[in-house]
Amino acid sequence: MQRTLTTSLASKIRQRATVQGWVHRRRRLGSISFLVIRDRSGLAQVVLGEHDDHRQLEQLSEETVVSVEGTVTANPKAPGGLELTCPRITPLSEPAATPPAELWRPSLNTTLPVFLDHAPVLWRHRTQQATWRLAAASVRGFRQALDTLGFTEICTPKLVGTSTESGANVFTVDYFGRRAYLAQSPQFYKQIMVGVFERVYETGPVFRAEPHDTVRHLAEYVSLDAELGFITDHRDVLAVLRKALAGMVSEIQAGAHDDAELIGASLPEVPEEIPTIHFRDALALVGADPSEPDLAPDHERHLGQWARRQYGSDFLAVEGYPASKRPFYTHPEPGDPRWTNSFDLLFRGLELVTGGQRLHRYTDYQRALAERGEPTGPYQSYLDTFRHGMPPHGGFALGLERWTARLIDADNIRRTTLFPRDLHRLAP
Ligand code: AMO
Repeated sequence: MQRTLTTSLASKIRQRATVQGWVHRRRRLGSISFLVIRDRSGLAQVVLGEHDDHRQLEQLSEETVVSVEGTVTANPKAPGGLELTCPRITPLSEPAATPPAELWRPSLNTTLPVFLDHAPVLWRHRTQQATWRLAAASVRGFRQALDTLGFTEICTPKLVGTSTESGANVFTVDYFGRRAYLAQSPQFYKQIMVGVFERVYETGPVFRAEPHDTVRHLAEYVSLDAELGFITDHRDVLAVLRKALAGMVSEIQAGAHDDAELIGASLPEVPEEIPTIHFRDALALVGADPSEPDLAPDHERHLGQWARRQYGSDFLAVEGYPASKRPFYTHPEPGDPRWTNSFDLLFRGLELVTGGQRLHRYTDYQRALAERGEPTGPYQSYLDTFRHGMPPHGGFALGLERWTARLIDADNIRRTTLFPRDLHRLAP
């Protein structure tokens, strides 16, 4: 018999139907037993009455996978108003071992270390499923928004020969006896591909050898990247980012509304124009030393609160970051090369996106690297692209786990990561 999803049983009322899934919960009440089955769509109740064999339940521990054929029967007291009666239950797995937490309870009250240790089973909990569906809907919305804007999706190498972002946080790999790196970002390739398609995006893993333990850093995270040609400056990039964010929110509303509600996610309103402040003014606003090259997490929190008060916005773009703190490919601010045409987007007081305009002339790259005392050799195949005609361009990258963490107000980015990689974890 064909499988019916638990949420489609209404179409089979008074008929025999087969559901397949996990034993979510068993309960015995006198001469009646209840079995709740969970599949990808929801839950269904199975009733064993006086004439059924209740001993079989002993073998059907929670999380055992079963196939249940039964008669779809209306019962206003059952979840969804339906239940399966006169069931024939066939186990499809061995009796499952006791799960590390009771998955049928409405919330999963485990500490973070316990959750991470037992993630393969605990991700089955409904609230965890909902958390990941927010991430999945966000990626879908990102793709849809950029597809609509004429972007082409690309997939670039994760094994690379040079680091892309400044800094030492790069993993080294033995590549057939040569030194290679895990890509810190698709930065060089997405720029190169602007020369092919004008507008490109990529969603995929990137790797950062983060040597410190923080609630906002992972050693591997999902980066939502975009890059586009024929821009005037970084403000054009910001306008595309606004559309991508709006697409992410509307796809959550359309495709993961119930999940968002179940876990109390708070979806932001994406303003028509994202408010912007210059880095210099941001430092002054938070009372930081004007020579500071970056914003500290506390500064970001403070600025997030200010944007909320000043503009009623969960988003604030800080533009003009000092050149000294930005990678060599960053375009300087016209008229004042101490600053750059780049930005960070803060979402509820946390850096969510980095983006900006890039250099697009070969000679500018040569000069930028020389000024930093860096050789051009390691970057030659990337740099050569600029000898063959590249338009003014720019782009951005958004950290997926940070986004979902802020949506559900998680205290740690690891709560929204399927299997976090950090200083201490390589398994599960
Ligand atoms: P950046 O290095 O700032 O920029 O990264 C972009 C965004 O990625 C997220 N992020 C992280 N998330 C989790 N763990 C980490 N260790 C981590 N590091 C960064 C943040 C951040 O804003 N090539 C540029 C982007 C560009 O200019 O297009 C880049 O990678 O949300």
